[in-house]
Amino acid sequence: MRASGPQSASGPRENVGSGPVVYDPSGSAGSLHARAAGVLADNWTGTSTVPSRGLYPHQWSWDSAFIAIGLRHLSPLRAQTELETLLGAQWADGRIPHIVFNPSVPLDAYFPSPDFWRSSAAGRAAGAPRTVQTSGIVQPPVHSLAAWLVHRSDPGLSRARGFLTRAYPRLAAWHRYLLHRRDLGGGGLASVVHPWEQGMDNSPVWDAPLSRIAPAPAHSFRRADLDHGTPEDRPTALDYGRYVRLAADYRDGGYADGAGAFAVEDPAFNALLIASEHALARIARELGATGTARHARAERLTAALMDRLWDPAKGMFLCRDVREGALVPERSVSGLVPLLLPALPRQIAAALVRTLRGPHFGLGGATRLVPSYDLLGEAFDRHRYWRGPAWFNTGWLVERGLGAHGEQATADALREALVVTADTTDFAEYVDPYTGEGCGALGFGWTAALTLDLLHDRPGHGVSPMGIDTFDKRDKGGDRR
Ligand code: 9WN
Repeated sequence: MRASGPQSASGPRENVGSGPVVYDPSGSAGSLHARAAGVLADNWTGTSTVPSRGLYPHQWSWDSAFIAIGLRHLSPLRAQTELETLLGAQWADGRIPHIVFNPSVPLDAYFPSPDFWRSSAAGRAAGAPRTVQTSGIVQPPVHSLAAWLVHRSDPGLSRARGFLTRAYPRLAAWHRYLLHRRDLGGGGLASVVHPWEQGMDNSPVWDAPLSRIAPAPAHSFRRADLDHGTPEDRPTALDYGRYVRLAADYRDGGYADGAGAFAVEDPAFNALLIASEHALARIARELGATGTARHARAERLTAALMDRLWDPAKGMFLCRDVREGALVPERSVSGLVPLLLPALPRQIAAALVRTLRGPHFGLGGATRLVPSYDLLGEAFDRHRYWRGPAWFNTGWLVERGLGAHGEQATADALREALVVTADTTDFAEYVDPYTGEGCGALGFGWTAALTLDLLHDRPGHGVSPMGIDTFDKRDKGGDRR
């Protein structure tokens, strides 16, 4: 496997989709289910789950949401706790930070560390918490969706603990922050102000908007990721210099929104916000309110997504560079993720499926997984982080989306490939999209969690037209109250 560090991947694998994966609900020793549960147990700190013990030893925001979605099958209580720990670090302005730091981890274990972000001092005006150190940027809003799915896995426990009653105001404030403070383009969509916010750090999509940023000098910081990762798989030094400059400028401006040189509307980030807004409507209803306004808002956001980010010629969604006022002409998996929205017009969903199967993403042809970037793109690199490799969280989102639009055979084949690849790579962080060779960290949190979710899902179930049923097939017949 290519991955380096204490837990790394071994030599090339050609066995993606090579054999049936048997769902073993007993979780007997050695089964895939039991090994996935073992990864989540190893990565559990007592209050949350680290993505990777070596490379990422703190709590990450969207990782935790995906992890909670898998954990609910093992322990609804741990899944609730995972989300509650994250929500406990929310800032008064509503933002959920992308990292919640574990104070017992040495400062040099991960960069940028708490002394870089200085959240409680630099974030004071934005209402950063005093008692816990966090980063000051955000990650994609998967949390309301996760909270609803976690609730559904054990409604009795959830109600007894007041899980949704406590989570709802925080989730509502989080969406409010994104919809108001982050509507930097003025068209209704949320913008990200740093590539780390969108979660696909070094995607070629960022190359043009990042090229305007003067990199911080290399001697002004020390990367910790290179202690664990193969350098040619990780973002370049130039990219890192720019990440650091952007984050430092944001910090030095007191984490106020609106002034930064980097602002991008991203399709996956906004599609997840839409799915989460539908989930929040369900949560409101469960708590005795009506969800009507939230469903309506989600529909308005869906219209804005199509209006601002759809590219009919490319047959997929693109990012909008808000500072340039133009779409970024690069194809990344982010532009396929909106397939998870069941309310997309039929012709848009059909075009997305064609693009997914076509030469740029090759699903079912050149590859059985979903590459993170255009197979034919000039910047394509099958091993370098988000510039080509296939990731499990985006694969899971696309698999759900295919099912939501009646593409069950393609969804089942992708599901099978994801599960087999998780198995053969020991839950690698990401893989070569052609060979399934594992890269990055092993025993990666969301890979294990989403494998569990796929193992618990039964293929062949239909979905209703509302957003959430894409993710929980039992959650049928959602009305519009
Ligand atoms: C920066 C934790 C995170 C993921 C991101 C992934 C990577 C961090 C890094 O790891 O980003 O947030 O240091 O590269 O790109 O999606 O949430 O797993």
